[in-house]
Amino acid sequence: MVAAYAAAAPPPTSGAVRHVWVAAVPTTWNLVPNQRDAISGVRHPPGSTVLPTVVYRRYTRGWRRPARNGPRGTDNHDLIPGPLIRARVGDRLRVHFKNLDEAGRPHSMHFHGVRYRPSSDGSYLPGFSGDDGDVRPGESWTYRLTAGRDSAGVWPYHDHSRTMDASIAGGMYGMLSILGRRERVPDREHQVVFAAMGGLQTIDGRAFVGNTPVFHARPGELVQWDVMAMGSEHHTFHVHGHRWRDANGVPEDTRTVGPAESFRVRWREQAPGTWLYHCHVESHMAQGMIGIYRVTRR
Ligand SMILES: [Cu+2]
Repeated sequence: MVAAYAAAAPPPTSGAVRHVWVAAVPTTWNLVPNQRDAISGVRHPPGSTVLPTVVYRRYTRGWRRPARNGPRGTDNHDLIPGPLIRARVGDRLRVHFKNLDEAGRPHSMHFHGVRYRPSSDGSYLPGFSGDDGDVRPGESWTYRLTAGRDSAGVWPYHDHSRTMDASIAGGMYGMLSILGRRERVPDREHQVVFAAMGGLQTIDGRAFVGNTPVFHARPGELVQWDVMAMGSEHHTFHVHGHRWRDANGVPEDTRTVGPAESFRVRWREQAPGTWLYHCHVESHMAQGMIGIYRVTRR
């Protein structure tokens, strides 16, 4: 069965074939829509924070209509990162990609964490790669992926065409979120992508409290954070008032993430209040890499 999984959680059983429609679309992006660093009080005039770019945008089946990149259960309501692609171990993914970049640049999608043949690699290498890594404006390509047993977790996808450097600097990246065969679907899923952009340090393409996403949860909910970094720097994911366990079971409240690395953390929420989440590299925080997490009873 073909379905647009824009808002659907993964089904409890695996083995589904999931179709996703994604286009590369040009847009004008404001890194600081309220033009202000709320903590320092410094103003950032629009001329310094607005840039033309290309982003991944989810569409309904057959690219009929644009749809929300963030499915239900997330507070990621904008175009950076690209569509959250959800699956479960054992699923096959068919990611239909179309390049709608009016400026004539090729683009592609390259996925981490899943199995695929070279024709679904999406990377550009003259003399070796095919159309999958060089999707021209107006053209499309379907990437065929499988979520194997070693795919559970969150993983980056990004442009790996010849325009890769500029595309990633402009926000052409997103995440795959793959559940284990019997793993619970979280009540909330928050995507945090650390990346430098336009001279600022951004979370999901925005800088400073009031511009970065405000994530929500209620006490008792199972909360999952999907974290990754893109670009050339390392970042540290830190959430106030909360701890989670590392792979050895040791509690932590800060974890390092480097370029194209990714991880997820989960907890059962039990700390009502308004909290900060941020990169704890001090200069990055000062340049915008900080946001608000709000846990409310209703
Ligand atoms: Cu950082």
